[in-house]
Amino acid sequence: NDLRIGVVGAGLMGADHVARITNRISGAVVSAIVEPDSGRAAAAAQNAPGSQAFTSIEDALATDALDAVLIATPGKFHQPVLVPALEAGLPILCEKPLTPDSASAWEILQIEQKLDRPHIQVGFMRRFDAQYAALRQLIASGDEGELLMLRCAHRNPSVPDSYTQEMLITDSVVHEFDVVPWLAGSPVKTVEVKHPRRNSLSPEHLREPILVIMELENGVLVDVEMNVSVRFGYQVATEAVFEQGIARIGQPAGLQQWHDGRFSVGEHISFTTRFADAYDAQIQRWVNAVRAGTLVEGPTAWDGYLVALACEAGVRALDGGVQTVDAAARPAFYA
Ligand code: ISE
Repeated sequence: NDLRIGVVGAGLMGADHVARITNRISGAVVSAIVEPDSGRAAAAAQNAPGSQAFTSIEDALATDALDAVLIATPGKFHQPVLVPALEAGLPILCEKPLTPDSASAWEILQIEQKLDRPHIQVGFMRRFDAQYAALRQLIASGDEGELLMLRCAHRNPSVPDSYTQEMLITDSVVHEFDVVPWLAGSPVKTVEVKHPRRNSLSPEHLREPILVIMELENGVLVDVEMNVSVRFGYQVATEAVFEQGIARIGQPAGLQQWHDGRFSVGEHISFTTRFADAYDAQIQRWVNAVRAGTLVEGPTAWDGYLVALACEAGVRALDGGVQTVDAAARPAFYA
């Protein structure tokens, strides 16, 4: 039986996931779309033949039309969907962030722990990117000696007007706060933010780019260039510095072209294409895990809570200082 997924939120990511589940994922269908904006709902439903439309999660849950929930609303609307979906005992894939802050993430953890096992996977899709996975394997193998540093570049062509200064951390560097500890096998200990010269082409209300510096518990030092007005394209790249070598991921790849005295390679312009394969792998493996009864394969709500703490340190660091991340001890439930 195909897994019947209710997709909550039919904005950019929700609509992308609806099309993905229908066209590229096996073993699952979109059975419901929960979206208060009827225009968005109708547009997304074109890629989900036979799906039912709802304007609230409560209405959808009352019908027995879904076996699992994919939450793709903005982060501040996650908690009011997570709570009833957990109480209904449904498996959940929740887009990042889990919730906007660590206190609400903690509340979600308490509700989830009433169930027999973790039911929430958080949509940190970089863990499903083949190059990130290869780098993680290289680090774990020790073939290049110990990892010393990670140099990360996270570049967006532009951001919408609604994008605020804090979102440099909570919407963007949020990904590094998840993937870096996963790569390096060590949690974030401190976060610091440095401000280079401001890009005069940035939206007026933003002071960016920023340089985020993290120290991990194991002593690895990480720097992230967070830059959201680069114009030329969308680029997420990492250089890993080891005792005996260097490794790089996220370089432009594909067709190389020589023309008019120039050499060029295409670059992405959006995360929806840069991480398309990662999103596909993330959803397929989640569907497989739910159908197999393991429910989660990837970042859990505990990871979402740790990331929320790192984001809080990062937001404090926007105003200066070296900020510490203090996590509670990991419950056995999330072992
Ligand atoms: C966006 O919300 C994402 O999740 C992208 O992966 C990130 O690159 C971008 O900066 C965010 O705004």
